[in-house]
Amino acid sequence: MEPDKSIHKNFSDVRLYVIISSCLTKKPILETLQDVIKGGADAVQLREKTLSDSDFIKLAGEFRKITAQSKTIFIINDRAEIAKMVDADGLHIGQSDLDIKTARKIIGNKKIIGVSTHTIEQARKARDEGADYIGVGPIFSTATKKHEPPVGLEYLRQVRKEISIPFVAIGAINLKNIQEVIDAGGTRVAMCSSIIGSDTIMETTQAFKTRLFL
Ligand code: 3NM
Repeated sequence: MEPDKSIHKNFSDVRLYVIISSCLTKKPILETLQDVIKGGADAVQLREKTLSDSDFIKLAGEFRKITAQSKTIFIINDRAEIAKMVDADGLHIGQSDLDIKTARKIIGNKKIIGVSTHTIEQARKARDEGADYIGVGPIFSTATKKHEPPVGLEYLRQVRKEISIPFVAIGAINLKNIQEVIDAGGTRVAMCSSIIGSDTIMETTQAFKTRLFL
């Protein structure tokens, strides 16, 4: 069955997407979440590669409560069953995680599915398989996803030309290089360490938001 796009939460409105991992935050994780929401994040992703399922479920439940109040889109990384259980707005999957078809079966047609892509072939495949958005990166070399070599701005330009579903630029984007990303066509941008590793999470989020709405 074709996914019913009409009742998806509107990912196309997202500009600023913040990825939250407890190992990279300078503050307790729920304070981090509240700060990025106050700073204007349109979507947040909970990405915990090493947390046990039971701890992840607890944390994801708290994220759900907080993001529901602010109407921030809440995406869970990789763990489809938990995304379903806590009624997250969507699931983000990488190239070595479960596939879109399986993810769709678990979380249903009303939810958002995002897929990390590093090549134009992967982008086309994700689009053809019904992804609601794709990640495009890492644009720059990032310690947050060390095993993935940077793809550079050229891949972003290629996606902008060819792919019509929403795409999110990601990978070591900071306030110094964000203009290059915007100039290459990146209207939606995801950040992890430059926001949650900052000493002033809310103000840094606001600064990114301002840049994306200029
Ligand atoms: N995925 P930071 S790059 C989680 O290219 C992630 O698919 C990427 O964190 C991809 O902003 C990345 O700290 C790391 O570089 C993003």
